[in-house]
Order: sequence, then C-alpha cells, then structure tokens
Amino acid sequence: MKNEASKSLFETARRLIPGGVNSPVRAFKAVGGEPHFMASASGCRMRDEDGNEFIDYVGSWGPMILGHAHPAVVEAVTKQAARGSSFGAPTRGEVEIAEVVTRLVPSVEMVRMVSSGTEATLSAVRLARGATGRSRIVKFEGCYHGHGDSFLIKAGSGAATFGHPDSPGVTEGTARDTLIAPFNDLEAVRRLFWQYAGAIAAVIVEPVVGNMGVVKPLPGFLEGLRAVCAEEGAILIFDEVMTGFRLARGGAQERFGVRPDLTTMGKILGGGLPAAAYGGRRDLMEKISPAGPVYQAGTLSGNPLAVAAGLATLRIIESDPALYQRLEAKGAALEAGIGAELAKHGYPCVLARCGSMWTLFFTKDEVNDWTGAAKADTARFGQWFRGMLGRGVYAAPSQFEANFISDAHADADLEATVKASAEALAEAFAPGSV
Ligand code: KE4
Repeated sequence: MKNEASKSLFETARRLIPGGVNSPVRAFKAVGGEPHFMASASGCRMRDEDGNEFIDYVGSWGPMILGHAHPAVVEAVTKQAARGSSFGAPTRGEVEIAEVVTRLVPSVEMVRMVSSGTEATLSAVRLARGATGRSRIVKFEGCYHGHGDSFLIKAGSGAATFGHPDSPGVTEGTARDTLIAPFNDLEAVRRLFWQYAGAIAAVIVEPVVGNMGVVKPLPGFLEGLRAVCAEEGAILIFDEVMTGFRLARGGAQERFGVRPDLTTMGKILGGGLPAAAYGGRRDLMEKISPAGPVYQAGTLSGNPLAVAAGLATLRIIESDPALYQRLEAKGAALEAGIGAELAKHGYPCVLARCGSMWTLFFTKDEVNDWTGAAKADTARFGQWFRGMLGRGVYAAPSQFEANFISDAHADADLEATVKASAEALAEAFAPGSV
C-alpha cells in the first residue's frame, strides 16, 4: 500500500503538532504503524493522500451516521457559508435546532449549544454542582467524557488506549471530587452514596459505553441509577455525545426507556462540524447564565455553519424513521458474518454490538466493565486492525473504541468487511503471529 504522502506529512506534523495529531487516538500508537492522512470521503468510503480507499467505520468517531459528504449537509453548509459563518449574535438556526433536539429527546426540555463534547460534559457537571450545592461526582471506570480534569480519572478512549487513565496535571483536589465505580455495578454506586451521604452532586454515565469498546448496560443497571439518584437527590447525567441520535432518534434513553435529568450530546448533532450541547429538565437549565447564576459561555456556541450541518442531519433523521431499522439490519448482518467466523475457528474473541456501534474484543469472555475490557489481547487486536487496513477496511485504531456503521454502508461493503475480517483474523491467530 502506497504511503509516501502520509509518511511525509506525518514527519512534518510530528515537528509541529504533539504526536503529529490533533487528537491522540488518531496517532495509531496503539495499533502500530503510522496514521493515514485523509484527503476526502464520500458515503462510507475515505480516500487518503496516497489514493488508498477504505471502507470507513470510524465515521469521524460517530458523527457521520448518514455517511460522508451527504448532499443535503454539503448544500446546507455551502449556502450558510455564503451568508456568513459566525455573527456572535443569536440566529434562527439555533432556535430551529433547539426545537428539533427537544422534539427528538423527550427528557430535554431546554438545551444549550456548545462546541465540543468536553464542553458539554464540563458544563453539565458544573450545573449539577451548582444546582445541588454538592461537589462530588460519580463516574465509571473506562467511561470517557472528554478531557475535562474531573473526568480524566480512570477514563476510557485514548486515556485507556495509552495507559494513562489518570492524567498528569489533574490536581489532588479535583481527583478527590471524582468517585469511581465499575460500570454495571449498582451496588458499588449505592455504597458510594452511603459513604458520601449528601455529598454527591451527580452520576455521569455513558448509557451504552463506546469508550471501552462497546459495553452495554446489564438489565436494570440504568433503571437502578435512575432510582438511586432520585432517592439521593443527585442529578443523573447521560453522556450521549456518542449514543445520542445514534442508538435511536432519541438516543440510548429512548432505546432503554430511562429518563436522565441532564443529557450531553455532540458528534451527530453537529453533522461533522464542531457542535455539541447539554440539556434536560427546565428547572435545572434555567439556572444557566444569563437566566440563572451558573456561568457558561462560548464564542462559537451555536455557530451557524455547525448548526447548518447539524440541522440538515437531524432533519433527515427526523423524517426517516426507517433509518434505525436499516442500521439495525446492517449491524446484525455484520455481527452474523464476523460471528460465524469466530464460531467456525473458535477464536477467543467476542463481538459486542448495540445498534450500529460495534467492537471486536480480543478476549474470550463477554465484556461488562473495564476489568473485562482490560483483559483484551491488544497486540492481537493490532494485528487484526492492520490486516483490515491492508484490505481496505478502516476500523477504529484502538481496542477501546467503538466502530460505527452508517446508512451509507451497503450490503457489498458489509460483505467485504466480513471477508477482510476473516482473513485478518486468520493472520492474527496464525502461529507465531504475535
Ligand atoms: P469531544 O470533546 O472529543 O468532542 O467529546 C468528548 C466526548 C464526550 N463523551 C463521550 C461519550 C465521547 O465519546 C467523547 C469523545 N469521543 C472520542 C472517541 N472515543 C472522540 C475521539 C477523539 O478523542 O479524538
């Protein structure tokens, strides 16, 4: 596979950008080799600077549910650009996207736009602390909520990938206010509420985890979190930056029928441009400045270009209820295809899937928490990843990430993926391969 252009760009990039990338998981450090610099994408396919083409399962880490360069999104952004990209004043589009979000996500009565998932989760936690007067929060080991200090404690995604789930630079004081429980362990959460009675402002959770790889809630777990937060006067925050508009039109909370007090959103909400949001109960959101005392602000919050891309995406989602059935069918077909190969050869792997999110774990046991995910054979995962890449399939470059199927993935793409995976698995498990 030609890679001169990417190699040359990466050499320059490493001199000018930490690790040569603007976000760590892009660096391929966890899977070996060097990153491919992408030049263009359309539908489910990306093309790199050397002209190599890939079936893409990263989808910009979730936003591209409709596929890359969807015509309606391109048209909306192009039109808006010609009318101006940012005014620093309220716009019609922000009202319209707030209307769509509050229609699609029933627990969200009011919503504030921000520019990244990290901003959304930081703001939601500040609001929970401001509303309750309490300082501690509960998060789950292996969950990732962006790079805010409070969350870089036993975090997932890139923090887990590079083995520093607790980042330098996070102060003892901050770390003290973040309490950790294993995902899917309701008793551990109840024990924290007993131990820190009256001191916990919020529980923040990825309702379906994407950042350990895909890990689903066990029956009753989300309902249990809902009940314990209600009993204890704590705020339940669903971090749906990844699952929002992905697992159902109304996100994981619609799929599992559990209503949080606050929800954070991003990725699909921006349709590939920088837009995110937090929202929820009106009595909480009305505490946000300038309506209330909890301060939060952003120069490009609700940016017209990002809102144009997000609105175009959400309007298609809202007008096409069959979208999620199609995504479910694609996910089931991929799971059946890869699963058949695992069964045929008895590979010690588990394919975890929820809707159009999937992860091939290189461990023989079902993964229900970080302890399970951490048992994965990441070296063999790296072999499989490189085997897929060499066969034109671009999976997430880390065992602790989710892959995403878009509406643009056709049956032929899924079949090609199953075939590539079968060959890459054979290579990864060949004697002496790692
Ligand atoms: P951003 O600040 O990266 O926009 O969003 C942070 C975030 C918050 N919550 C959840 C559930 C998330 O998945 C994320 C970001 N996801 C990662 C992928 N695992 C973004 C990819 C990256 O870090 O480059």
